[in-house]
Amino acid sequence: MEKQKPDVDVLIVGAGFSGLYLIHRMRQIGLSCHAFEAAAGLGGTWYWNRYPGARCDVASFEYSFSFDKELEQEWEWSEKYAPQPEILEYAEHVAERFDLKKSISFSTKVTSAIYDEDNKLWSIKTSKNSAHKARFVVFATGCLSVPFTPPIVGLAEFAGSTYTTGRWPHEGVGFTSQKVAVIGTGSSAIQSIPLIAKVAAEVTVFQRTANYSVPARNAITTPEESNRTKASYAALREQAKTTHSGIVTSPSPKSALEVPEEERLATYEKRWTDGGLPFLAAFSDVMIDQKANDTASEFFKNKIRSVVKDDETAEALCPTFPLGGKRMCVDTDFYETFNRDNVSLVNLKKEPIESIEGSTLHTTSRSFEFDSIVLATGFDAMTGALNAVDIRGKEDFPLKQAWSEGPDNYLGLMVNGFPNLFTVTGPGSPSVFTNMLMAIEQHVDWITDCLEHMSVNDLTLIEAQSQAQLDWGKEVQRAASQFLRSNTDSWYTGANIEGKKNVFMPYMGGLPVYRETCDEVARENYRGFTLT
Ligand code: FAD
Ligand code: N01
Repeated sequence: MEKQKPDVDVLIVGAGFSGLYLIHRMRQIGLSCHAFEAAAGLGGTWYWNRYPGARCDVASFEYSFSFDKELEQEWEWSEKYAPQPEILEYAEHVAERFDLKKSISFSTKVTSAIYDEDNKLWSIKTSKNSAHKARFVVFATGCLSVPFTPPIVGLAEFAGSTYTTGRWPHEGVGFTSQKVAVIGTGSSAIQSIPLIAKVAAEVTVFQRTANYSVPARNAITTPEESNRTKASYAALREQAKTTHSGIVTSPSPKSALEVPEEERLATYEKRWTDGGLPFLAAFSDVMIDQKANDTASEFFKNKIRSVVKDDETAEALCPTFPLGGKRMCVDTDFYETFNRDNVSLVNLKKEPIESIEGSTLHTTSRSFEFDSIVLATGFDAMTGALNAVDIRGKEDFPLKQAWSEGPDNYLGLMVNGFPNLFTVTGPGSPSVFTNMLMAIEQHVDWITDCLEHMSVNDLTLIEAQSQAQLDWGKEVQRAASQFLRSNTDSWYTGANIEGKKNVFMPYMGGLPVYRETCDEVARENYRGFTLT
């Protein structure tokens, strides 16, 4: 039988920052490519998450592409942490500048990707009933792109309006004079609650687990600051490459336990005043030693107690897990908002939600009337978007089944049994522990170099070896075990989704170590991969 021909060399799923950069790089090495995007527009995270207050928590100068020096120089960020509309505008600008849109089909969900062993091609089907054949498929489907809806009895029949932070209406929501429930106190809730509280008549926050949130200290970027940063952009990017998270920080080499209390508190105070995620780097052992972590956690709780006037609310807002166990949040006026007369907190640890009937939400001890409910209840992270597609590799074996005990993979890039299928910033890679733009560039560049190597050497197939995958899985768990967060239930472990296998998913070895490992693997003729 005559062999079938591919429609494209590389089929890309998703048109967030990963998909956009992939299109650009595939074109550069002369491979034909096409992207399918479920949304009606590009931008991924920044297309979907339009809730009030949505913005990045990695400084915009860093949370932006580094691959093109002119792009770096021409784009102006208005604030230290740009708001969602501006980040989306930036994504649009990138697409425009590199003429990427013509390679994307919007409003088109990839529903299945089946490996056709006879033809050594991937067969892809979409929600528009189109069928495609590609030599390679890259899933750039995002780590936080499938919102989680909690199974609350009666939620679907709620008589008012229900909004999900990760699927926010484009036209915006007018909460003026409304009674609003916000369920969840993760980053999305913590960003949106202060702004919703400014317009709504009443806001009731339903909190299951109190979170840590540090003030962002966001500020307008002056032209002088912008020029200064742009003048030293190259050095800034190089410095970012050397840090664990790919974010320019000044991690302290000192232990929190070796310094006198006065110095320790002054250090925390300084980090708190400076604001943002670098708080976590106040001391070298905050993330790895329980006693050191306790000192930071206590500092946090005292801050909450000093801000929130009502003692019961303040205590309920004090977290009970290690700082950094779940992703630390970054806010503007989150704790202050609980001093408003129109804001109250319901501690779901004391009175869980029982059901919703009509416009009434019942906890085990009270009933509340609402006009709107905001679900800030998170995502089926890291594997959600991949498991939502019917992906089948060699011998028709489903990815879901291959991942029934956890998302086994090699370097977070490929899975044994699924040749020529790549994932970007998926499980097994540093991904969500980094400045994601940097992680995306590293992954896409590695994949690009790999495909170029295959073209040059006339190779058609690449597949992760099972032993290499096994070893990498052990390395991912070893790296995680050094950190306190490996013992905390979170979306990193899949604990937020009922029935999901609890395994620590991202790689905690740090971006520099990971980058070097990937480069070394490539240098050693793609050690651990079989190339044919
Ligand atoms: P995404 O942006 O998630 O894009 C994936 C795309 O794939 C989506 O558009 C989705 O519709 C599409 N897709 C999924 N499945 C299919 C399918 N089957 N068929 C077709 N299309 C599909 N990271 C940081 O480093 N710093 C930050 O400050 C930061 N802030 C964040 C704020 C929010 C509110 C959230 C949710 C995440 C944030 N992140 C942040 C993480 C963020 O997800 C990444 O930084 C980055 O935007 C991911 O880009 P991506 O292209 O890999 O994935
Ligand atoms: O989601 P989350 P998110 N009943 O999973 C609660 C990135 N991000 O969208 O902890 C009641 O953190 C849940 O409670 P618990 C960032 O990486 C970044 O806020 O499971 N409550 C939790 O409080 C972030 O980590 C920014 O007990 C329920 C909340 O819902 C990631 O995206 C902004 C519940 C979910 O919090 C996810 O953040 C936004 C139920 N049945 C997002 N189910 C920036 O600032 C869940 N919850 C850059």
